[in-house]
Amino acid sequence: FKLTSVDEFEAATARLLETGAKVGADSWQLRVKNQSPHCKFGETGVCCRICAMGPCRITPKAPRGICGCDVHGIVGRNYLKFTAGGAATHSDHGREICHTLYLSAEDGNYKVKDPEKLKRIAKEWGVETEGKDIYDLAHEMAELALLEYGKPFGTQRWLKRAPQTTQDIWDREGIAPRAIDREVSTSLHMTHMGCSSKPEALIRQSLRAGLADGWGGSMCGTEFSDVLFGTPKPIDTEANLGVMNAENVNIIVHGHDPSLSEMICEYADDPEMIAYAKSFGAKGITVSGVCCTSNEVAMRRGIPMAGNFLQQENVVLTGACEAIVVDVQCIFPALGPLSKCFHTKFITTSPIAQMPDSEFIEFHAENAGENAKAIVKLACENFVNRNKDLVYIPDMKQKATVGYSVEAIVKVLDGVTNSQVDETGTTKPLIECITSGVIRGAVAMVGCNNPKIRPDHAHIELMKKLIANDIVVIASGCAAQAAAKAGLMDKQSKDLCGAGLKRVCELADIPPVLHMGSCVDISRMMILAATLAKDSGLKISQLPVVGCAPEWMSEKAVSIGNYVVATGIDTFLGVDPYVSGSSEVAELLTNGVREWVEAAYTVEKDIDKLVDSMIDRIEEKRAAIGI
Ligand code: NFS
Ligand code: SF4
Repeated sequence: FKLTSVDEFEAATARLLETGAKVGADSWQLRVKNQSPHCKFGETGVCCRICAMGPCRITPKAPRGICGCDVHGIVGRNYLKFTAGGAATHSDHGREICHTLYLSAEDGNYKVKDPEKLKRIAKEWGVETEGKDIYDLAHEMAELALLEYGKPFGTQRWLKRAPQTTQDIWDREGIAPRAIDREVSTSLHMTHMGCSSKPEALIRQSLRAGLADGWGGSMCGTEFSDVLFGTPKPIDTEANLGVMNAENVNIIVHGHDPSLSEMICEYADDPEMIAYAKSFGAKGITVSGVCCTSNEVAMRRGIPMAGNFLQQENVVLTGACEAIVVDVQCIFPALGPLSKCFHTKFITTSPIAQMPDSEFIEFHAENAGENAKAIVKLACENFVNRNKDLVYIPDMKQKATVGYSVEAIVKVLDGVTNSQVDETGTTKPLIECITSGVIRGAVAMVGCNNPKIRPDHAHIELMKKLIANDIVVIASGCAAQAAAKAGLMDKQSKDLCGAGLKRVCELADIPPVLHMGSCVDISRMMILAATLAKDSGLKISQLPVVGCAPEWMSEKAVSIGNYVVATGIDTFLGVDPYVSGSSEVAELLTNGVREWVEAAYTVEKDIDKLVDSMIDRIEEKRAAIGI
């Protein structure tokens, strides 16, 4: 067993870019050059263009905007706007899932695959389940969940899942999120010209809007996706571009909402469609994924992961992609012109993400079946249009075991229980491993790629060092795909662990880097942290657990960072969130918020220092609770 190195990833990319050059394709690598160096005002967060008296840029000679706003107000407002964008995005994804649940039916496109989970949530929300038809219950729960977005009074239902100590902190600090949409709107109200310019107020609202995401909209997305499509359990799959098959029709699903990708997978598996593919000379149909929708279908169906964020152009550059089907978020508009250089069909499906040079096939819960079928057919028909001379799929893939929902983690760890700990079905075996020191702690590795960081390099190097130090890694989003591509989700990678973690991997039969899903599924990590705290009697902030996003790029990632910090978990970033221009905002985020929520950010671009500071923080936390 051997990991695939980032050097090898890059060699494959270089080869694909040669194909790109032949057909006159543009690439992000070229566009990064055109955009460099980046604007310093933007990069430090000191540019304001929220009113038409501006734009105002703060410099030593011009320390205030025309309205008199200082740099701290401008940087703080920009940060809050960034957060609101992310919270809106995740939460709206969650809302779509609730609508899909509302339309689920015994004989419809979407069914309830995990009725037990639905009943569990219903009980949690005080909804009667006895004698109720499962679809009646699904519709009732969907409506209640949708009301969480606009409820006039009260705070989010899911907050009750947090330990009481955490809920008390949120109440004390005035950051318990109210209606999800209200927190987004309030944020945009606060950042309007002539509203808040006080850093404390802006950062406090950033935490609250983040919490509306993680403990509101994202949690709806995760929990009701499980109800609809099944709660993930360990399943084998593969990752990296080599999962595409030159002899088959290749369909790539890209984006975030499993409502689309699930349907495509369903139809691509249909014997009628496979026969159709064969009628055009293909041997079959291969569906693989990019970005978080790939994580969703990998976790539930074992659909292979072709790549993560900065590989999205690579899948087209293979020349073997018949269709790249996208829904929302993290989709490069570049795919339009790029697909025109090949035979590839670039199919957009959501009114929320419409792009030039794409074919738009609108996808609704009502027409999902027929449209998915139409898309699969289109891909099959397109097989004959391939230019065989351009086809090159890098022979590079790794095995991965994925599907570690909280439910699945609890189950596999029952296998590690020693004779003293006989409470199965809880996180106590994991706590036992941590308190005994067999595992030193856990790091939640999340987030994107960003050309500012050598792609995947930070993810992989950090994970290698963490597991070698007996720190278990829980990964989601594009970070998880980086791990899978490298081979860190192959169970054999246990040999790279320290002795303690290796033993746990053997006993529980798990890889040392656990795939927990998409970015919306970071709500799973919140539930895990909450459960660990409750089962151990500690506060979340006392657990030897930290979060890390070394290569993040999106607004969603900032929203996530805010709710992870606001939940009491120290968070380490490898890219600065455009706040370095304000000493006050930077101070608040890296230190000041600790007084409110018992956690804060660390921003560190040097990855060696970043990993060492995480390990130190975990050891400090252990020492503080005497383990
Ligand atoms: Ni998260 Fe997922 Fe990837 Fe980043 Fe984009 S796909 S939701 S934002 S780039 S991890
Ligand atoms: Fe300039 Fe103030 Fe308008 Fe911002 S709100 S653009 S700082 S005048």
